[in-house]
Amino acid sequence: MATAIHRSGDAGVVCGAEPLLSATLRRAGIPVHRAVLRVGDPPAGAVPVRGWSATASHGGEPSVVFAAAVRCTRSGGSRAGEVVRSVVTRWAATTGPREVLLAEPRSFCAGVERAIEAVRRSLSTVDGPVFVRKQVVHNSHVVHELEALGAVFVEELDDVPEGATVVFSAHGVSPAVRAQAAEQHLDVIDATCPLVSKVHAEALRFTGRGDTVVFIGHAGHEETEGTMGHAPERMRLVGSVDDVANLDVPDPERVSYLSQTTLAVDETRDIVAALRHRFPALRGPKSDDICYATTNRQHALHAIAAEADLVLVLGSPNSSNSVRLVELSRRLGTPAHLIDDLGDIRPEWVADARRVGLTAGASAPPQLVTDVLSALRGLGPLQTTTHRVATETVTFAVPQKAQRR
Ligand code: 0CG
Ligand code: SF4
Repeated sequence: MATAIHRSGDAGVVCGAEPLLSATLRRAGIPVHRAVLRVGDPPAGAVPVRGWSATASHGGEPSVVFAAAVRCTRSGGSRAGEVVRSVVTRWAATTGPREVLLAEPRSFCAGVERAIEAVRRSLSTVDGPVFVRKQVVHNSHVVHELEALGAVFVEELDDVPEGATVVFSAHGVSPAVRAQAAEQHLDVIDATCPLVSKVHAEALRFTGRGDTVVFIGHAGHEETEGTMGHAPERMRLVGSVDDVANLDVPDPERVSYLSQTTLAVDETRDIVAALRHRFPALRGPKSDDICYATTNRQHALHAIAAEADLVLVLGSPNSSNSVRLVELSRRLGTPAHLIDDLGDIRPEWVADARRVGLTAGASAPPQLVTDVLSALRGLGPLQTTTHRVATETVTFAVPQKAQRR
């Protein structure tokens, strides 16, 4: 795939959409080599190639360019050629002017910044390996980047050697995990988000006064496991309004609720209403457990979804708050897709989408948004408008133990 095209003597044109086409080719099983394409007389002995390109001009300048060349060999070259021709044709059909409606706030929250920084600092201050229990935040790019810096990710503390340093993820852990860490004499750096720790404290307080605590959350999510692990015998999990009818509690007069921090605001409100209907004496937290970052990202999506033909949400599939954004957009009537990065974008999604809503979950790095914007710019003139619903000023100090030594 050409990353830029140069004709002898001209300044050349950058192929901004190249990563989109390259990813589509890789998905089709075609190995991709990226290079600047120099157009002119081939040097003597050059390997013959077949090429396909698309160019469209807006305002006299070629604003959309991409080109691919396939090496002509007796074996395989023609199948690759067919795939490349089809991929170039499909992406060529998506070119044209577009507007991106950029939701703000989006991307990293204070808890994620703190957790990533806790691992980074530990890597530079700790002698010996730094283990991280579970994905420190639910994003593949963040995990790979920290792995490349030397962090060792493990699923359970059983995989951490006695006395080593371990970072707990932003999603928090149960007291049982803390006890195991103590037994193994581990040096713990706790990157649990303070807003998750607040829910842990509420779980202890509410169960301590004799209540059964209904926890609204998703089964199997680390935050659910960590929070419910604080009083497993006195807590019940519900994930939907339907679950409320099946609840079995010892005393309906003594019921409280708590929730995961990254749920959908509207769905959680419905579940709380159903709980209150069933348990009129229901008590809850003073302030919402759904955190400011989750709430803001959902409000910002509200501001753009109705205007957009398509919404793209940057985030990994195991990121609860990111998946909630996709579901919310669909509930609001706008098709939406979760993308780990720009390589997941399909030509058929964007072909007829002239107004694209773009946002990112709280664990998705901001650079991914920049990458998507520059790739979309490679498909034609791009106007970007930002829709800000809140300004986030929250910051959390990095755990002291990550800074010491
Ligand atoms: O949204 P969840 O709880 O899955 O977490 P993620 O790591 O994606 O982002 C915020 C945190 C922690
Ligand atoms: Fe903390 Fe909310 Fe970010 Fe989770 S999404 S890490 S609770 S600020």
